[in-house]
Amino acid sequence: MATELQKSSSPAQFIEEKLQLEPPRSYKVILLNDDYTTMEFVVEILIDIFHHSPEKAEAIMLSVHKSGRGVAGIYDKEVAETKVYQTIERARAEGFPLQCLMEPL
Ligand code: TYC
Repeated sequence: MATELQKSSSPAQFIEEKLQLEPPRSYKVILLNDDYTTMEFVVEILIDIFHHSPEKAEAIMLSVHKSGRGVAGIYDKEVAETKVYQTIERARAEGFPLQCLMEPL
């Protein structure tokens, strides 16, 4: 960082160069398996919040159920944060412990 800073003529130029070098990061939104959330509810979430077809939603849910975790979708930071929030809010409103998180791609 200090060496990179020395290459730029000013802190403002350094920030400008950084912004040009680094494209916005994408994030995986991940669903975790548990023993209490119903399969039907997870499929509903994958259709309503992640906009998958019923067939794809079923396949993702079964893969999470079998392997322990799975990717519901890939989005930029703000959209991923919103989908995590909406998923957890809806799960808690229905009394399910479903866990949803995001990880950089
Ligand atoms: N394992 C749950 C069950 O058997 C179903 C489930 C699937 C729960 C995916 C969470 O992310 C999940 N009812």
